[in-house]
Amino acid sequence: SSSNIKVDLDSSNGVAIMQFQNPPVNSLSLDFLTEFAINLEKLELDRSCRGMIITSAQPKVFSAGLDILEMYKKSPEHCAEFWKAVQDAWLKLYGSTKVTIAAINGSSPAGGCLLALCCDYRIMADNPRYNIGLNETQLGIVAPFWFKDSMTNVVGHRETEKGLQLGLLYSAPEALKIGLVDELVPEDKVLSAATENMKKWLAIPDHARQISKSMMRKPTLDKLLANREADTTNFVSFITKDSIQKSLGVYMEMLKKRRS
Ligand code: CO8
Repeated sequence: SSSNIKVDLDSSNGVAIMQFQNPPVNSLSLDFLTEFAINLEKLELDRSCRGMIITSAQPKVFSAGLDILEMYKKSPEHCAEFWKAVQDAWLKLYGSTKVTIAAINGSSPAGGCLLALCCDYRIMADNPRYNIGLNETQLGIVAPFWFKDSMTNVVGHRETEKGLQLGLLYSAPEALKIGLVDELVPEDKVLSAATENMKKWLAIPDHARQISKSMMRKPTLDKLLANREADTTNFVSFITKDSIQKSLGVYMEMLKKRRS
């Protein structure tokens, strides 16, 4: 299949820029997630790579999150395969030893927000029309514990509790205020600001930074590693329920009607 992700590794500084190019909205399909995990694995093993920046090649959208069509009217087997790919991408990005920066140049709901939450630092375009958050409950679905943990580790328990229950999508300024993103910059400066910020992280000896990162993240990673099978089983039994399928159908219709 054609490439959904463009990777440029700059050999002068060891920084890889990964651009998502899965039009129209960089939804995280099975193909996309598989390719993403392969790229993460390759860079992880590449000793010349020290950091990576993830960003979108599409205008206005960083990522629309999980591809709803991968979980709508699909067999339990397909849903399980899809979910394992979601877990795998999260484990690889959250557990990456490289410096990871999200250059969030557009909206970033649900799974898109999750990818950003996995990074060491988040820079977002200062456009108030762009939003970010774990809005799963608005679709009638529930963010799993490791989505919740990823958000809690960034913004704390209180904001996560409110954000998850209400399915909040925060505008860029609101996201900055609660610490969901670290910095807002003009839209055309997102990538250059990420490259600039990367220097700070690369000024630290890799081994010391990596051990510190692992110390902070290992308990969160281990929780999913110890419960992967059960998490997949839960997902499949939940997502294939008639009532949940109905909610997804209603949400998809709403997305289409909202347009004009
Ligand atoms: N999956 C599949 N298709 C999508 C998705 C998606 N996530 N998002 C958008 N699309 C489709 C639209 O339906 C539309 O299709 P069509 O052209 O056929 O009508 C096309 O992409 C373009 O979308 P828009 O016209 O809406 O594009 P805009 O630029 O106006 O808006 C947005 C872009 C803001 C990204 C908007 O599309 C949006 O809000 N999308 C929905 C995002 C969302 O709510 N995603 C949640 C996915 S669920 C998830 O990621 C975690 C699930 C955890 C599972 C737990 C279960 C137990």
